[in-house]
Amino acid sequence: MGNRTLAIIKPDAVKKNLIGQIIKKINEAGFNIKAMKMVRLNKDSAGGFYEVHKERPFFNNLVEFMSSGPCVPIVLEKDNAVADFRTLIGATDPAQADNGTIRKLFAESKSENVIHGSDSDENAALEISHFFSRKELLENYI
Ligand code: 3AN
Repeated sequence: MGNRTLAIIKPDAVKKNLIGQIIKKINEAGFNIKAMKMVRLNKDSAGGFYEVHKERPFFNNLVEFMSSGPCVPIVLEKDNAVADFRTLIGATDPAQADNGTIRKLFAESKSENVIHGSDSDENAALEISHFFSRKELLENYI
């Protein structure tokens, strides 16, 4: 069954119609999609999601950006999901990201970098619960 991680296709990527190309890369890298939706975060919800960064100088910009349009949270499953997904997305700054990574291919800047990936198993579980109910995760019932 593997482990889980949370990806978010961020508002810049949604605006640029990159959802399909990004999901294709994710599937080609061996990740299975367990749950997915399109949502618009308000500032409280975006601020809650990035709570760990609230003292950072870029926090307000980050909240503005993440609430600027719809985004696509996705629950992914694979062996070693958290680390392998961080490798697939590349460094926070696309200029530093390895060739072939999602950020190298599609992102423009450190602040608008098209995709999020959880940084630990513990955060993955917390972040998944920010977006998905138990019911959605188990059966995709609506
Ligand atoms: P990552 O998403 O690579 O794990 P984090 O967790 O350090 O990076 O930062 C979360 C988000 O905050 C990033 N995806 C990016 O959008 C934004 N961010 C991080 N560092 C900076 C920075 N120095 N300037 C502007 N935005 C930043």
